[in-house]
Amino acid sequence: MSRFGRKLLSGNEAIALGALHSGCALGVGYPGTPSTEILENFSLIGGSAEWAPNEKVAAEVALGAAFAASNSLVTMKHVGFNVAQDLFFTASYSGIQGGMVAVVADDPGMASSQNEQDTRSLAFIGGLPVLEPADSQEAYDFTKLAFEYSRKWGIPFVLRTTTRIAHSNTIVEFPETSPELPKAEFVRDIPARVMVPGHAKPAHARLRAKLADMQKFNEESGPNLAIEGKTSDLCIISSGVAFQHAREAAPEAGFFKVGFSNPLPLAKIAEFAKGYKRCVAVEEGDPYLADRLRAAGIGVEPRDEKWRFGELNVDRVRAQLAGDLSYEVPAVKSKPPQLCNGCPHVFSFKPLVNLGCIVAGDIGCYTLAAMKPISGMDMQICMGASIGMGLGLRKVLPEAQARKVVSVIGDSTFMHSGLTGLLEMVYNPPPTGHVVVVVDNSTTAMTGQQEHPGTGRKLDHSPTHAVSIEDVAKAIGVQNVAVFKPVTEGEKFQKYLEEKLATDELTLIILRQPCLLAAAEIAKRKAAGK
Ligand SMILES: Cc1ncc(C[n+]2csc(CCOP(=O)(O)OP(=O)(O)O)c2C)c(N)n1
Ligand code: SF4
Repeated sequence: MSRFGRKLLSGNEAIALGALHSGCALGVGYPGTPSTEILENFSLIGGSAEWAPNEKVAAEVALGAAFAASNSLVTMKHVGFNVAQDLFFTASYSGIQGGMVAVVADDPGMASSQNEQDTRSLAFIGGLPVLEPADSQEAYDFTKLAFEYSRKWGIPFVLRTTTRIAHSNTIVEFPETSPELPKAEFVRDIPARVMVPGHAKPAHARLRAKLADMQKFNEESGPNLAIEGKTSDLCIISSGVAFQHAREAAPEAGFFKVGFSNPLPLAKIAEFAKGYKRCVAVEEGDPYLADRLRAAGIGVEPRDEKWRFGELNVDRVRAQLAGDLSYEVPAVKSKPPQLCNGCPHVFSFKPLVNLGCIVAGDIGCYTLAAMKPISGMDMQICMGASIGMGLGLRKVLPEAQARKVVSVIGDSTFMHSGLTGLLEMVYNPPPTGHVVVVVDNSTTAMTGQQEHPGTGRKLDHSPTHAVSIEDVAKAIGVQNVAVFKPVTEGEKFQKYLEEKLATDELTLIILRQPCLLAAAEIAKRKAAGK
């Protein structure tokens, strides 16, 4: 391809540009490291971008656009892909008329996540095709390919990135295209889009046929790369950033770099590998390549469990190739993360600790209150789980302990998946009632101060309707709803909390004070009348 433009871009910026140059009509997502900057950049360079309340809603909106023959982008981190799975596992059956690309960013090593699952394994189970870029150039190129392939086969494509691809800057060359938007139109096709059993059975067969056709295409002309070795001693099958590390660790080896990783070009890899004495799969996360290749009878060495954990680097790959299981990445001296000095969350947790509460917590900056010196949170699993976990505790604990249970959730997390927990609380109230505390700092602080449906602003910070947490709680039947400022009304909050813990009623308390980092921006916008 002739290249005209040239820029130093992160993988996330390159994906945004690739989407724009694919005529993507709509980008939707929910923030999550390391995926967040994709939509922010897409908006900055002129794309239409929105934060949805959560990843499933984002994927639903993107699917609707793709049903109308448009190109749509949906972005999320790996755990967000779990939230959206219900949609994806059937959208792969229904197919689409336009193009839909789901960028899912994995976090091997858990720099900023609660687990290190591998999106390739999940996509494989769901019958979703996957492309895996290995640098920013490929992030750009593969985004465009993903749209092209998605339209060609009428199925959502997953673009799997990892932290190093998302956040590393490398040169990207691109043609100066003026994007042409595919024309939006709706063509009725009830058997293809309404997934009742009678329609879904043939749709499943269609999906498997599409996957077989994609595999054939991938064998013949997929975006993979074969590099002959300088000797026939070793061949490495790899993908994504692991390929870059492996190239540096073993420059003499033969390489098969997989770019289209589901469905795999198994015959092509088998043909390539058979000329080598030894064949090793080098990859971050699950032994996805190793297991698939071994199942296909390709003589890839089994991978030791040690290499499943954390990110790879050149030394770790050298150790894997040498079979050296004693290698440990030298520890980097770093300070454990902590809440900012003066953060309103610090004040929110003091009364809970004073009253000896059992705190079912959630994910956000406030999770850091679980650490010393506050030690104010007793459990945290996934977004939105605090309310349900609190209700479960309340239902089985002896009364004295049950009365100490409080669910604590952030404002963005409440919008993401706390609402359904609140419905459960009203529907199946525990005998001792329950107390939910929403620590509302008017932003999604943990991922870098993004807007959400409660802030009254859209992704680009322009004004929109604000969903009121207190109005929602009252409307669905929560008996007591109160709002306090955690920094200045700590005592009032503690007294109210103590009182409500002693009743059998349902209570929602909002502790509202802006995040220190977001406060200046919020004040600036207010002053400008925005
Ligand atoms: C399913 C899922 N999506 C996204 C994330 C990334 N993430 C972690 S916490 C969080 C929201 C934090 O906002 P909020 O609840 O308002 O708390 P704050 O950080 O502002 O204190 C996000 C988006 C995640 N962990 N899981
Ligand atoms: S970024 Fe905001 S919410 Fe997070 S710790 Fe700092 S002040 Fe608190």
